[in-house]
Amino acid sequence: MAAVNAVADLTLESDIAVLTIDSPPVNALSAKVRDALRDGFAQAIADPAAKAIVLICAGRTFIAGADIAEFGKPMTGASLPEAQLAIENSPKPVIAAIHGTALGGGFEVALVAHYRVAVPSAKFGLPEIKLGIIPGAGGTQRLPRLIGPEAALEAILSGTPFSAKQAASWGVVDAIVEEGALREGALAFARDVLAKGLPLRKVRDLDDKIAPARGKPETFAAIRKAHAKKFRGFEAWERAIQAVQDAVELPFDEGLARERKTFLELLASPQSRAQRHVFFAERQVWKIADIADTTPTLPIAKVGVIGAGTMGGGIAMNFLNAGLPVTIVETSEMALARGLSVIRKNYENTAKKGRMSAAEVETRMGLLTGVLEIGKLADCDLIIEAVFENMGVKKEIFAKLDAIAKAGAILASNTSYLDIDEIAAATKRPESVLGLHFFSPANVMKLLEVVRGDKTGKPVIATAMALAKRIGKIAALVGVCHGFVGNRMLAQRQREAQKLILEGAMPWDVDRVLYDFGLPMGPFAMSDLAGLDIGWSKETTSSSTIREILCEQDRRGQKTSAGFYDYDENRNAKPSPVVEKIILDFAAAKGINRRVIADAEILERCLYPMINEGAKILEEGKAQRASDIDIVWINGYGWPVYTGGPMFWADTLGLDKVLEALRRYEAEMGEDFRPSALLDRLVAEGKGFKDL
Ligand code: 3H9
Repeated sequence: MAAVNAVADLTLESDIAVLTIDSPPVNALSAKVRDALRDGFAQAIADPAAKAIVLICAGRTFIAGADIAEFGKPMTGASLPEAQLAIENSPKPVIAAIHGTALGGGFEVALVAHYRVAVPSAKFGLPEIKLGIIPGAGGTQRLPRLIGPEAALEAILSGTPFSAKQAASWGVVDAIVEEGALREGALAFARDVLAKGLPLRKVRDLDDKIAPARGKPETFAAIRKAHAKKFRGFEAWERAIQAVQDAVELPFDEGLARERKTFLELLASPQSRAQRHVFFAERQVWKIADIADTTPTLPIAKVGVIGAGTMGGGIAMNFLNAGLPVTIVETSEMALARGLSVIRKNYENTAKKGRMSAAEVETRMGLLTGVLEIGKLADCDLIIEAVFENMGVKKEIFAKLDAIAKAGAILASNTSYLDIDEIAAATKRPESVLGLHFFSPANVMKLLEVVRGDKTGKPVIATAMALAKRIGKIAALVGVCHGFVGNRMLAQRQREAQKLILEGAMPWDVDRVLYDFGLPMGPFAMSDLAGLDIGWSKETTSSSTIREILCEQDRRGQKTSAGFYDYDENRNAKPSPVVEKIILDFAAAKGINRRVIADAEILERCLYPMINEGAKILEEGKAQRASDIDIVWINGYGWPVYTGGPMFWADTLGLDKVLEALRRYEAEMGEDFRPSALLDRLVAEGKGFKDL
């Protein structure tokens, strides 16, 4: 055994050299690993005793890609293409032995080996698109040559890994070997290659899978069309399609050079910088400053949900999907029956789309029990209250829960705004109480705000975070304040949107600006979707807001085919002349002198106060870090991931620019725009949220 460097060893197993990369946690292609590949292969090639070379990794995975932490820093050591050249041009057969996840540059390394073997649990993929880049070490050129341009683009544009079985059926791997016996399997395969005198098979030389697509731009036009909506605003996807088209149309080396150029261009782009920020933010968000990863969690085997409405039902589905039995409570037979049937219908719709079997629908429904007495929740380990937003009602429920729940059970409220500490005070066990704020539709949206009360116990929080992972959510820890992180910031945007339509803009102007920014929809389209009559009542309405007037005229949103917009039978929205008149009349009655409002003002006034509120949230310690706020907005509200989230976006703009605009608006319009002390301080120190 000889060390190649600190992260690699070269050994000789009779006549086969084995190069083992060992660079935890995921054998990412740091400078050391790239050096190890280049130098390890040079040594193995130079050793007359070695007839073939096996490349294998120690630890949990084969190379999981480029080292993302190195991106944007000056390059040191061997380049990846240089290391790949040493492998591909080896005069001795090279066999890549793959376990775990061969992703990105890792997969691209495997693709320059002459043969690939893998264990059944191995996965393969090119996830670069998720980082705002395209594969930069031949992935867009070699994978199409192995599996054809369409399948390759499916892998590249989705970024989703595929299984070893799929890889084998495509010919991406040449043999599947026994789980847990990769090294032996790869050595046996290498001996076989030598015994049979098999050739040095280079993927770059293959042509049969790409030849049929040559001279057929319509193939790629169709792919562009199919993905245009999903990738609205993103830059990398079109470049990825172009790269694969190059693979089909150009000689290999020319395609490879173009791919590299595009990769480097995108790597330097603001979108990629933002998406890399999100990659690390998604991993940071789980870490809690004062709660160790090793904190023991409480066992959760049975869940109770109070309220079978839209929220309660959606929440219950999360746990059913994870195989956890759920008991759901309602106050009347009718409400219970309705709630249960909506859940069933949701599953049946999924089954109709072929994404679930009929048997699975029954398995999940079989885990669900509907009851009318709260006392039936006595054996639940976690109980989530999801009734309407009324402090009195919630306190009453928590007092009852305190009386019936078993010792140690976690008592959670799904409130969007209310004070968790006050709710907890209705019990004699505030250490067991916290907020679990799901976002609607609760079975779909990825975000969960875990609300930490003053007295919430650490094991309770650790359990909630672990449970979030188990049900496939991304959880952010937040503190008690009105609206927590997400809705507290949203309120800023909503307020300005309402003001803007009185001052001169129309709802569709505001919506267009925010849609063009990259949000899935603007505030008025969103209100129409949710229903304008939430919290509205016929009895107390007094034409005091545009919204009230719309409801009074039975314009309650999409469900009545009229709200801020008019809707046709296919729910297509059109600006409404009726609404325009309502707004003009309302503004006139208030004595408002309407003016033309520029798009830039709409954008700044809707988004800068949100950033300012985010700063206040950080100042008050209601979020742990700025990147957690980004995670909340990306996963809970569809904030465009290619800007990195509101706080990262603010850093990109420059906080001095944001501060200057807030001051300007404050001078004109008052305290809604008063900058937070934190923003002031960061600008004075020449820092950004990233420096906190
Ligand atoms: C690329 O390859 C470009 C090439 O085409 C061209 C090159 C020229 N770099 O996710 P986990 C860290 S683009 C640096 O919790 P899991 C991660 O931050 C790259 N660090 O584990 C975390 O650190 P910490 C294409 C990385 O078991 C720790 O490892 N590759 C990288 O749930 C554990 O990560 C990708 O995009 C990295 N590449 O999942 C793959 N990967 O403990 C990205 C991970 O300090 N990685 N870390 O928080 C993954 O998808 C998952 O990490 C993986 C393991 C599936 C591998």
